[in-house]
Amino acid sequence: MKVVRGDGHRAHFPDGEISGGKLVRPFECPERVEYIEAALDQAGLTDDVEPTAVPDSLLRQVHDTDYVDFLHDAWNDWTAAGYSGDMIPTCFPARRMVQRVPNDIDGRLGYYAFAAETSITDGTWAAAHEAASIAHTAQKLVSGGDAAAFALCRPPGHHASRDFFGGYCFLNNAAVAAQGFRNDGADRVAVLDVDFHHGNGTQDIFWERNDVFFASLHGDPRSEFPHFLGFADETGAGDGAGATLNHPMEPGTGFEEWSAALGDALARIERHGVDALVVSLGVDTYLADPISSFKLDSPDFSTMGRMIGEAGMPTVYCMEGGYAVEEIGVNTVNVLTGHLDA
Ligand code: SP5
Ligand code: ZN
Repeated sequence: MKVVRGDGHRAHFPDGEISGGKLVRPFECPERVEYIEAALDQAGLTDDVEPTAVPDSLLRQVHDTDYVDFLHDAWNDWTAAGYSGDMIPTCFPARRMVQRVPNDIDGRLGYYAFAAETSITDGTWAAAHEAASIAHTAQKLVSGGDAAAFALCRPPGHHASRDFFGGYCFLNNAAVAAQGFRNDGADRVAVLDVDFHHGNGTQDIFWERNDVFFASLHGDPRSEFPHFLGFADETGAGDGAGATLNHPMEPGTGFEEWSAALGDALARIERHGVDALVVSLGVDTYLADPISSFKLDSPDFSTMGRMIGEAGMPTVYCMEGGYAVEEIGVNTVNVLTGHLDA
């Protein structure tokens, strides 16, 4: 399995993340990639590929054009306003307020955000753009005949919607891969999101589409981030009615219940009849993850990969979350080697 990766992610590392009323060292940190790279090396997954830039037209199929422009210009506009700290949104268009893009950068920052734990920095655009390019390149490999590829994306993407960022995500890497498969001739694609958190951005992007099936297994939004999407009764709308599947599970869920949900999601995907699969691969379901509450252990990730591999679809794995940094590498690589064993 080829691995697409780069060093551009290092440019994105905010000074802090708002957590429990304090600015703490961001959970989503560059070392995450370093631990994954070390584990890939150790497992002999060393067939590396450099990313090719994602076409702007593809990026703008997935995201609104004004949102892409906002992200691209954000840091310039921020410093032009006289600010020098990281960009942390502080004011949001809540219920019954006017959804209109302000001129002021503080206003625009809140307009295009849904969560304040995610800062934009000097290097965020370059890093997020490279992550999208990594997903795009992995998709091209699989469209070109590779059975599977691993996109080592950082920052992650699944919380980023057409027109807002948050949850450590700016550009939706998995959605870029899914749309890329469609553009390259796949009639139907599925995104399987196994990150601990609901993939609200991916769900929203494909909500009214039947050509991209979306399935997510995640912590119940009543207890867990992103809190406001990912309930079991969300199943898609319009042309996409029935093409979204949500499996929220209680805090404390272990692999027995989790793997039954995975089996169900894979069966539903199979029934939809897809030509390619994108896996939003978060390993924050791990029992020692500092911000999550599922109880998967390291060997369970091998079983997860085997189950996905046994489905036999051309597959792109896009890295999403996982914050137990010392174990993130082993857990991620266990999924990939499990897939290869299948
Ligand atoms: C890609 C990804 O995994 N993003 C996750 C973003 C989560 N950000 C908010 C974390 C808040 C954690 N609060 C812990 C208590 C849980 N009840
Ligand atoms: Zn997550």
